[in-house]
Amino acid sequence: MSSEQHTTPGNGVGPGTDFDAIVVGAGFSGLYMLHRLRNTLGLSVRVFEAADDVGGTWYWNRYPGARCDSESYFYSFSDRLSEDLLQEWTWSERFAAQPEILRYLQHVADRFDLRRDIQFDTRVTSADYDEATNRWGISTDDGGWVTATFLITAVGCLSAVNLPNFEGRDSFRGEQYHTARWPHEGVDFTGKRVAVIGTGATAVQAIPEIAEQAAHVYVLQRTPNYDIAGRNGPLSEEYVRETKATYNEIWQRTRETSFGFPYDAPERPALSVPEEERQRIYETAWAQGGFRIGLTFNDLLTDPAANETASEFVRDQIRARVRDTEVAELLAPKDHPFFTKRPPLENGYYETFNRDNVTLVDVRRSPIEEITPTGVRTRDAEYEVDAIVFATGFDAMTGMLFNMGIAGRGGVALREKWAEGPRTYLGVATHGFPNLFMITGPQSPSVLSNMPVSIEQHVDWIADCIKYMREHKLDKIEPLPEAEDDWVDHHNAVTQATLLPMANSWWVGANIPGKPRNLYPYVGGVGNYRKICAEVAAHGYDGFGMAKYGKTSVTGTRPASRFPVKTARAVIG
Ligand code: FAD
Ligand code: N01
Repeated sequence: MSSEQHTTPGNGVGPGTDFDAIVVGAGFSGLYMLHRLRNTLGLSVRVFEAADDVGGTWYWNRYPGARCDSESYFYSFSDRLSEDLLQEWTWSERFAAQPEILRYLQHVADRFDLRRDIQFDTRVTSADYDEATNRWGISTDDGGWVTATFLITAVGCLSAVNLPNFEGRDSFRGEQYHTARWPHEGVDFTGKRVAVIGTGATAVQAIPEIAEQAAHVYVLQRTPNYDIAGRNGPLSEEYVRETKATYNEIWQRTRETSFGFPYDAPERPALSVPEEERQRIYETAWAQGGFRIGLTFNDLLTDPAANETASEFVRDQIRARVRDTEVAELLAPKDHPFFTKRPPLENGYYETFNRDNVTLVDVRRSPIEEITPTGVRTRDAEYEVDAIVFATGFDAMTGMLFNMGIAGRGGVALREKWAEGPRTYLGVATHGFPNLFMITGPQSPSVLSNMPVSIEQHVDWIADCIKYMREHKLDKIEPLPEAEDDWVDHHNAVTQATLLPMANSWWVGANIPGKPRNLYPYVGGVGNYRKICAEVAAHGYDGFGMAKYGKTSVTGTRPASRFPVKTARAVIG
């Protein structure tokens, strides 16, 4: 491996076309990966980033109302990056808004001197593994070509924009925006008629803000969601002080729980308590705001009857807040159980439908047929508007990986290998693609967790693995096919024991026509998953084949029964 350093300052990286590692993406994942590989291990690394700055999600998603829904104090890097930064950085709100999170990531890039190895405004267009040299060849849209031993994707689970191909879209004479490609200078909707397509987490944040400005907003809803009260607000000095004093404990808990939040795990099934008590428990969690309502009972994701009690509780909250009973019923989901689609956090979303300038349009009953030069035509009506906002989400988890044009041994495209759905070992690597690591890849907890916790775990695991390889003079690693089969079977078994397959969510790929239907993230829990990964590492990375410098054939052992096909109850708990 080369250990040449590339140290030219500024945007515009140093010389050299051969690296130890190429990292693609400069959001949370890419920044921390660069820090670990370059600052801790001393590797030569180049990061490619399509945007002109760091931030990833928080660079691209500048729509009005954009903010995190993991609480700011643990939607950040932990003490793994820097205890000093944790103590010095002070978040202003319970759920920080996009500009503040972007400022934080820019600060991280500057503080750890990361920019000098990030090549901005550069998109990776193909990545090919060459068996003869055991190197990845990476092409970029500026005509560049580099090689590296390791290719590490930090491309994000939610960064490939989904813009449905509505007939006539290009004929529209007004303004069109996708929420994840929002103009940096902002948009003034004052006096305008606006159609918003979509009612996912993005729309739920944007609609109340747009409605404050616009002359009229038509909300085109295909599927209602169980939106949870966010209860955002400024943070008191006392809260900040106490949090900082117990930060290490908080981070440790996030690593051990199922979803990467530092909340107590529920221990009781919903139907084990009398109805009145259950209601009180839901009300307390609802009053606390955030995702706590999902962590009230331990069987909400596995028992339909238990889930229905929570579903009905949320529907009742909607009915209580929306004055028009017909609109309230339209907003109250009945076609899928609570939490089988990602529930948005809302701050005033439901009250928006009590405004005179907001109309809810049911495009499930009357689908969108075309975009016309002057608006949107559904089967039953035409809505004349000045602007259309597409809050239509992402081709999640695999979209960005496929768009990168990754081809492994023998020129096999990742898209081809995963034609029926992803096949990975631990969601971090896939057979046939040596030395490729995917941060928060499919079949890892990723989007079913507070993501910085999962990102840090993956980055640390990958960095430790590369360190191990260097120490043992190994330069090729690849999952064994039988270990991959075992992981996929385990992933599917855990999935099937939950209610998640019941909803047409992006978690199962249902939002993209033709996308194979699988649960893309792993639902076995952050804490359990971390243990499995740690055991694999402790046993010399069993399940992976590795080769010595200069050797092409890999050797390795299939893991014993580290992840048997357990019931979800045992795994998820
Ligand atoms: P990203 O931030 O998506 O960064 C990936 C980067 O890779 C992008 O900058 C992209 O330009 C770049 N890239 C991709 N392909 C290429 C290529 N071929 N060449 C060059 N560059 C490329 N998660 C939570 O846990 N809590 C939250 O509260 C939360 N809120 C969210 C709010 C919104 C609006 C969205 C969309 C997502 C949210 N998420 C949240 C998920 C969020 O994506 C992650 O928390 C986290 O920001 C992901 O970081 P990342 O670095 O892995 O990926
Ligand atoms: O995307 P989505 P998102 N015709 O896919 C509708 C994270 N996030 O950007 O449900 C009509 O959830 C689609 O309808 P349906 C979070 O993980 C977090 O909102 O498929 N409608 C849906 O209503 C989130 O889950 C925050 O029937 C069409 C909407 O568009 C993820 O990002 C904030 C359509 C898309 O919703 C994605 O959220 C924002 C069509 N052809 C995002 N195609 C936080 O709060 C799609 N839709 C932290």
